[in-house]
Amino acid sequence: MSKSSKNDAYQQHSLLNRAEEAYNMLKKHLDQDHVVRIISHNDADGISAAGVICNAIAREKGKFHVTIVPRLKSEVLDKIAHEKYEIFFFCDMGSAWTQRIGQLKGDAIIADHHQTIDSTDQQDSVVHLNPHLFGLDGTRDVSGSGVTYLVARLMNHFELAGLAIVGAFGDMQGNGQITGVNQTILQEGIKKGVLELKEGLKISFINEEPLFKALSYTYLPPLPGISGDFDGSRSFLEKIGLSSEIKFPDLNNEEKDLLKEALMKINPEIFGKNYMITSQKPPLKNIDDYSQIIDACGKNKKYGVGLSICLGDEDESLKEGMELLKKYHEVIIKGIGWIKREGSREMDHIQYIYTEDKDIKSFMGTLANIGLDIGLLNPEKPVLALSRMDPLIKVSGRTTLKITEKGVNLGKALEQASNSYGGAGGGHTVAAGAVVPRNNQDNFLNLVDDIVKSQLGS
Ligand SMILES: [Mn+2]
Repeated sequence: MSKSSKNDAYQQHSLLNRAEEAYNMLKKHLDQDHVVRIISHNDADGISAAGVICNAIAREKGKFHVTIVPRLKSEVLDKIAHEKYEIFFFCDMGSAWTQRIGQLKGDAIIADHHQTIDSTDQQDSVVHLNPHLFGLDGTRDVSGSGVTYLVARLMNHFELAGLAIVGAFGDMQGNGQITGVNQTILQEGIKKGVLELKEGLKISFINEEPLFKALSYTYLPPLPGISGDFDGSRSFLEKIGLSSEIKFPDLNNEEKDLLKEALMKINPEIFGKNYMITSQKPPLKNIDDYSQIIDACGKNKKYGVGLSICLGDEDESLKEGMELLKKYHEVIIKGIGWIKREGSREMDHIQYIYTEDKDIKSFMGTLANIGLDIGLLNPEKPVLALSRMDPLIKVSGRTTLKITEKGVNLGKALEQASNSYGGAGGGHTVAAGAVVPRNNQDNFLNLVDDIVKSQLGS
């Protein structure tokens, strides 16, 4: 065992001890029949996290009241401060607000994984559960639903390990390697028989959709010429002699091998591990698909639908979730077609795409990502995806790890450039956002171009 993994094991142990404190606090209130006030985030991870703790409480015959919010802002906390609950449970958020949460009338548990500093003045009424407090990585190694699950597993609800990983996939911790605390959760889930790994093609909704659609809906791993492109997908299938309307389960073994071989020539990562929830039926069996459905609910602001699916409503809510996903897929296909036709406008060191289309506007960041992944956009230059939102321009910046390794930090570039022209922005090195007044769009783009140039030079 290497030194770092030994440390990691020790740190995970400390995190689990903190989870036990959270469990003890929660249990105390459940025993007194108190309603648990849950506040969670509106993305796939946050909704899954709420799903984990709501399921656990329901299975303990406890009561809860849950609200899903886009961001934990001061106003949200002002409102909560007037509520008379004995116990609050914050999922996938809260670490930035420990002080304010400590002033709530009741006890509080914060189960978050966002970067935070250790607040040594811990209040007795708050249990703060966050991997960063123990030197663990919360960006890659565990999500909000995973942290929340660390409490649920102490109630012996190991079957919720699936939802814990659904949230991790939602936060992009699922592609490639499952590491750290996520790996611990996964391994325990496998041992308990609630999760299983299956080698196979990693095609989205492989059992539900006709093959050409399933292939076009697959973005991770990216399939250049096929992802987001119905025509490309059809002609690929035609070329290898398969009917595009057929569903994968209806192929014979020979045809399945043929498909696998042809796809692996495009991207070998298309064959690998699928993460399955043993007790679930498709489309919720494959964790990647499950996460996409919850993500679509979140992106369409139908948080209740997403949460109901997590709580086991496999009729109405799942049907609605699948509709939302279909709508989402259609917009992405439309957006990819648009990028394919128009391309980006290249400057010296960056490139940008610009839209006024109201369907596409909300998904510009996703489109920039996919565009880079499938090679529609030049991977050598960061992409700024601009949406017109009068009187502002909304900017989503995306680039590749390769470019950030050369010194590019989009978060800093967008922060500095937007501040210079009466806007605001920031974010991570590979992904960032900003808003700027529309009349300063060109100045802003030129300044980002200059900043990226200097970042590359230093
Ligand atoms: Mn999260």
